[in-house]
Amino acid sequence: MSEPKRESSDDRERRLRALTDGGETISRAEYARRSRRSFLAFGALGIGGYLGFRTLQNRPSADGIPDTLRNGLAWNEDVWETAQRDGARSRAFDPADREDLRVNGRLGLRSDLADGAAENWKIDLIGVGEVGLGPLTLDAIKGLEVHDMVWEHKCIEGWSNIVQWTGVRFSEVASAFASDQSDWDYIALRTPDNQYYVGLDRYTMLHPQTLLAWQLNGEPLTADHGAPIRLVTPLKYGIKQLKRVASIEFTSTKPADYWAERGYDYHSGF
Ligand SMILES: Nc1nc2c(c(=O)[nH]1)N[C@H]1C(S)=C(S)[C@@H](COP(=O)(O)O)O[C@H]1N2
Ligand SMILES: [Mo]
Repeated sequence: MSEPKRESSDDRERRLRALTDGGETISRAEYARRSRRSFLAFGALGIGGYLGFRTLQNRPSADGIPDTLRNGLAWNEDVWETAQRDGARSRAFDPADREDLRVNGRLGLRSDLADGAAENWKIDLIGVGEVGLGPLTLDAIKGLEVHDMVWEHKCIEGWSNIVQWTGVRFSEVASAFASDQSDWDYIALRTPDNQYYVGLDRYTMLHPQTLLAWQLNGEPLTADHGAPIRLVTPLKYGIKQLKRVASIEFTSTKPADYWAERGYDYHSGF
């Protein structure tokens, strides 16, 4: 009788690497080299920036915003639209570079999950016009194609960790369970107690690297990291990646957003 075949760790890494779809995969060392290079380039920009700033102070303005800054905002929008057109992917990392993820932010996670709550989790799906679409079970979500992806999780507080997520694409959740929803511009996500809530734009939500995830570095999510299911995307800072998702609403109006209400950039993207 032969032993059941166990996957070697080399095979596992190879399989994960193959599954890390989209984007370029680079090593941590190469990443550090490139970061140093852009840091130096950025320094040069800084000197130019200071000289530019002195010029800016003497520019005419509209609504109290100097015209040069207005042009800058328009340029920003152009860059964003270009990225969308090109279907840009965020950089994927080698699974060998995975790190432990720091725990940050416990809003909406303070109450314990009741026994069995995680296994029987249901997300409240809500359509445009606040029309209930019914409960979406974890089992139904897990029935979609599963993706493993490794990228750098970044917090606006200035730290980051390279981590692997396992989950399903939100775009596939939307087409499998809310195919009648077309007329939406945003998705609103909330925790069970509504203590934490975020709004995300349609482009981000339909991006192939935006997942509803239930595993972190190959292990089930712990409560602190957002069990039983959370949002992850490399297009946004951590504040947008809501842990313990209880409701998902399709909407045509910009949803309330916890940190935007407290002065942070609504988009908090890269
Ligand atoms: N429910 C909930 N989700 C949340 C937060 C929070 O306070 N509550 N904080 C956010 C922030 S600021 C970050 S950086 C990430 C951190 O995720 P982690 O604890 O798994 O590292 O979760 C995000 N999602
Ligand atoms: Mo964060």
